[in-house]
Amino acid sequence: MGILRIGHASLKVMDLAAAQQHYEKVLGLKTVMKDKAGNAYLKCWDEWDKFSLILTPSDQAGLNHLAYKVEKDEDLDTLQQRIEQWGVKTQFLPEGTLPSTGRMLQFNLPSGHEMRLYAHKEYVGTDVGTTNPDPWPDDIRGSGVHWLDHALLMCELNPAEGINKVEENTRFMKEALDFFLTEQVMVGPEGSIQAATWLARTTTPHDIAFVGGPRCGLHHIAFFLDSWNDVLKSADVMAKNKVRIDVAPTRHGITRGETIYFFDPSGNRNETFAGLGYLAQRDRPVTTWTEDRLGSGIFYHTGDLVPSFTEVYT
Ligand code: M3P
Ligand code: FE
Repeated sequence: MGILRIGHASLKVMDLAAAQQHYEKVLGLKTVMKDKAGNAYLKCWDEWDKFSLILTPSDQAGLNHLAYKVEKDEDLDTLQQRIEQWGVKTQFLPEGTLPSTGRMLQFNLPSGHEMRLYAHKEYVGTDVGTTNPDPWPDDIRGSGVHWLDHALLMCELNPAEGINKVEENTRFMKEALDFFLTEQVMVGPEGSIQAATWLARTTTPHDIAFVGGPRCGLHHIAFFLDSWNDVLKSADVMAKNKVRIDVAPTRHGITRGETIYFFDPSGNRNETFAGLGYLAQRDRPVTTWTEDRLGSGIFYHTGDLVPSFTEVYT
């Protein structure tokens, strides 16, 4: 019961054709449909629901909304009550508001990001099917990402003004949506300020993460790969396609992910990463990163904080 996993991200892009080319050729998603308004819907080969990425033509980059799938339709009613009781307003968007998708519960996180929950999306199957499946399909392109795995949202953090949307979002996700905290970054006097958090519903180290910054935005959406070798190959694909790489392959201390960051043509940051990190469990002790070791948390090898990594986002 409750939230299963991330379902899709809806992104604003400035040049739809260039964006589609990027997500298809570099990451390996396929476009499954376009609607009359000109939005493109894409999916990864190892996903079974109709789409996990919506690209919306716009005059700027950024996130429209992030959607999570719940197990049963009635979970939406239960969660609506809990979310409203927590103090967040919600509304239902009727079935068909998004193609092939059932009714959606829409609300804003305390940080302002739009989130939607839904129970139904058309089942189309993975590219290898369910009967005697091959480990991967023949027509894999580019990085061949398996699935949309998580998103990292930037939230307003201004301790001088008493604003900490990381902490508020984290409490909301735990108390209203039953996520559990896996890792956190504590800064400031006696490490009293929760400046970043990683939260899970599944058994992976995070299904969503929040990092404090000057304003609300999207830091990245991340796609899953099997192995470190696949991350290296993903970087090769990016070099071949002149993709703007943000951080070359390395490892996070936080979540233990093996990772590369890069930008889509509109400047939305993407991550392809490998390694399930560890088996996240509700009773697993929370990992805390202190301000003096924050660099190692983000980039484990060098331990160097790269300002552009947290300062540049859409
Ligand atoms: C991840 C991850 C930051 C750390 C990011 C970590 C932005 O993206 O997948 O573990 O500080
Ligand atoms: Fe990530």
